[in-house]
Amino acid sequence: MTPCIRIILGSKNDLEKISATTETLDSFGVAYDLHVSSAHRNPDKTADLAKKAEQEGIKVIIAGAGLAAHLPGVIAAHTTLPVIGLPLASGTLNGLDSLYSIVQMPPGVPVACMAIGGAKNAALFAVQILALSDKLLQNKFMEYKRSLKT
Ligand code: RP5
Repeated sequence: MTPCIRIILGSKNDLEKISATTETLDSFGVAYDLHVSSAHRNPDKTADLAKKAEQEGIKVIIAGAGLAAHLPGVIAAHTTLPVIGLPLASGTLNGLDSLYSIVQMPPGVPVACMAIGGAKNAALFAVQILALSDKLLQNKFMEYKRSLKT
């Protein structure tokens, strides 16, 4: 299955923090690829992953990072695809730094910012975007929403 979601993380140390993202995408049967590429330590690779995403069939990019998390914004600068930013808790400020870095994007370059550690919602939001043009996925998502009712 060709991946339609691209997940990019700022560090391999972020991997364990996004297990809910991959598990949720798996549960919806949505294919993704996953890359580690820091906006600061490997800016060329990061830009490349963003620039080539659309021609590679990617529809949505999820970017997760901690500390001064510029990754989602830098990716959004290099693509017209929707970018979901996921602030990850780490370091002295425990994710508040990442939240502020991701959420305050300048006009013209939006990033959909999730909660700190909102790994599951990042996947669900991506699924909702894909479901706009995928009836089967829309039905699965509606079923998921029904399952939330208590
Ligand atoms: C960010 O800096 C990464 O996303 C990670 O959350 C944080 C620390 O990176 P490491 O020093 O653990 O590689 O770019």
